[in-house]
Amino acid sequence: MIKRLTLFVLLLYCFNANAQTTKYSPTADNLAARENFQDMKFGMFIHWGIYSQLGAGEWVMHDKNIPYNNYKRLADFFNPQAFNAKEWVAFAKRAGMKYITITSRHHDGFSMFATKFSPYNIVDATPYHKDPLMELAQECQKEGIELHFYYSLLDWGRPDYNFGSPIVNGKPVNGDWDSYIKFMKDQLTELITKYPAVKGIWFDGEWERHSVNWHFDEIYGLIHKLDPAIMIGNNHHLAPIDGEDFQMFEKDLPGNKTTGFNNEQSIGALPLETCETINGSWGFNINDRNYKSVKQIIHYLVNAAGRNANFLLNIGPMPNGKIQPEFTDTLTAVGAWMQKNGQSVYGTRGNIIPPQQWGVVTGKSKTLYVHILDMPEQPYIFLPLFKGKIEKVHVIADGSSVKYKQVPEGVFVYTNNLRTDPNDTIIQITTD
Ligand code: FHN
Repeated sequence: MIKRLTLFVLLLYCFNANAQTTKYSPTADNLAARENFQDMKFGMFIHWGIYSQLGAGEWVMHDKNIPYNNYKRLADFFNPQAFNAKEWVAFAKRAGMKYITITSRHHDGFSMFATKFSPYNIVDATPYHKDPLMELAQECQKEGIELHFYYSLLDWGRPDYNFGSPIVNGKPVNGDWDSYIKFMKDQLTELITKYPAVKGIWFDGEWERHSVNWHFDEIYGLIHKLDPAIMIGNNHHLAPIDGEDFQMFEKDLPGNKTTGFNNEQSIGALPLETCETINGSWGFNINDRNYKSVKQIIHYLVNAAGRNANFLLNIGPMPNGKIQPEFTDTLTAVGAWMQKNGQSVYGTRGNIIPPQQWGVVTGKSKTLYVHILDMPEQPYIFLPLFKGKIEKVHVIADGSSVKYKQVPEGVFVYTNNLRTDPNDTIIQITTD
């Protein structure tokens, strides 16, 4: 009897040990998607929902203490007649962006897509009665733009989530956690199986309850079962966990810890992405005139690329579906800059040398791009650790050659008499 029991315990141990060591192993398609993701470099983040109508950002319900049942009335008059997927996608392309990440459901719990699993959605609960995410997905597919869906884990209104509840034994007290997890899985299945061109899921809101059991193994497993190539990222502000395909940083370049909410976040080995807003808000904010300049956006993009990260730049469209002219003007200028200089960003990788006071370096096979973002007073810059055999050094704007001196510790590049660019003077170094 004791022998049998020992055997049983041993088998049980082996089974558990096996379960614990079953690690996510990305498929070849997923690994290819990761490379492609890193090549794209520049994406458009879109926060758009019924909250846009109040013109005070996507946290308005929470920040202004609007009771959920009152807030829900916003759905009754959300009617974005001027929304045009063609215009949005054409605009993203004009800005030089290669992918779009849009809020399918934010913390207010409102689904901006047709879903069978909640009546609180744009088709059933608004006079608009159409599915803008389907139009966007179809247009993205047609135009070769990748589409990623932002999906909030946090929900301020659903009773099964029970926002504000203490968490006991991995579940909210008085919620119905199993029902909530099932609901998310059902919606994610819809998003992945019904919408064309979807290549990524961008989770957010985990930080609201770190101690709950989010069942990420099941959720990520389901997504990768439905489409193994889908890129999963989670804005939990921690190091990536098993099953994720990229790591994101919010309002911070990787490695900087300026926001306070990512103090524990270390940089892992996955592709990186950093997101920032074009003004100070994610959702439409009528009072936010804190617009970033063309130069600031180019610098953010180039600084991200130099640190091997994509840049996901957010805009909050207006409630009628239009994008405000301050954003379109700036991004059209950024797009024009990318038309001329995109070779030094798209398809490159960063972290070739550590970021320097004057700027960063990106590279692609045997070519390096030296981005001088802040021209130093002395007439040279120094690239430490540079070891390659140099064939040619020139300014990409006019092809003029640049003087340099290679020493065992790196290379001096002389910057006097260069044709400088107020945004970014880019010097190409070709090695053999
Ligand atoms: O609370 C959200 C916020 O509304 C927005 O969606 C950003 C985007 O990164 N993420 C959360 C804050 O971390």
